Amino acid sequence: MRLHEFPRYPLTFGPSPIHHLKRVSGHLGGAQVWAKREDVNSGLAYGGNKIRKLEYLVPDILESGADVLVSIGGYQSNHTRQVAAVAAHLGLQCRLVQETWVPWEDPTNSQVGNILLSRMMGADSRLDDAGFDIGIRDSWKQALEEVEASGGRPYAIPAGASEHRLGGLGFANWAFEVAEQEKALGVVFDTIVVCTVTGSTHAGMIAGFAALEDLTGITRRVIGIDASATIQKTRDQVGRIARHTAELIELGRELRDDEIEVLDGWAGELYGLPVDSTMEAMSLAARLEAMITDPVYEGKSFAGLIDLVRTGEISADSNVLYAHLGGQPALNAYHRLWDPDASPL
Ligand code: 5PA
Repeated sequence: MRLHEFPRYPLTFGPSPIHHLKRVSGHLGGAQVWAKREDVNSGLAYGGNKIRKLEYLVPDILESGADVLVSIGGYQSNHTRQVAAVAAHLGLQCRLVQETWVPWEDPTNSQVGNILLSRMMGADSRLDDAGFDIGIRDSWKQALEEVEASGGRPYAIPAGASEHRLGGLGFANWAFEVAEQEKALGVVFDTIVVCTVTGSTHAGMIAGFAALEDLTGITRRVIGIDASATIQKTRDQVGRIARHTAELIELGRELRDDEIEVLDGWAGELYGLPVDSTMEAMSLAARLEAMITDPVYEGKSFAGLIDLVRTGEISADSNVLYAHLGGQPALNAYHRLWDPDASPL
């Protein structure tokens, strides 16, 4: 099936806005930097990248007759918050496994931000002490069994909706949306920068832009900035999902190795903990553009973008598109990063 033939259940406002980050571009003194804003893409609980992926899962969910969405993430998972939002929107129940992905000992970590919103929306959100891993987990399988044992009909959505058959389609479509917006803006984005962890956001873009390249002849660099700090797993997962998605949308050729580019250097030692470059990037985006980013994902990918522009790795004559994937609610659990009176952890 071609991409436009896959059923898509609308959960977004429409195309997400693209705007020029003029002050950041001026400050960096190189490429022109633009942002496409998935953090304001939907009215469902602040939106974010998972909403776009879920648009392609909902028809399958509805057809399955399931009544409980089951998913997994860290305490401050944006993904599980968006699954909870979609469940509320569809009138379904939601069971969430919230694992201890980040050694961030602040007591608010399991109380505010994303987890608070999921609870407000009626999700049954349960804490689990397993650590970070982007793979398929036992705790999640167990949650599925529990839902079944109690008479529910579960629908399984893996971490980040990535290892789902349809998980890459939302961002394959994003590529075509960008191409439409380029016509209206009169700009061509030769470079895309995106945060990558469970992989299907970046992978979907790779498949989508490959299809677009075959139609238009325009070659672009789609750079994934790793924020998992387990680079090999993320790289493998991005490659696998990109190839699977390319096949699903009948790309008609193998993806080239140079189309799959996941860079490390900005994740720090551990998933979920900011490093100096993250803090600098978050401050820069906030102070120059009032563009709010989080310390887990977008602060890290924006740090990557800053360095790639500063060093000229993305050249001065480029138009680079930063995919802002959301994630701000988690900031509440990281209040001490900006609290001059906070005691160190
Ligand atoms: C997430 C993911 P992928 O997982 O598709 O690679 O996306 C990375 C990403 N930015 C980037 C934000 C704001 C994100 O939330 N979040 C996960 C979550 O549980 O929230 C799946 C890890």
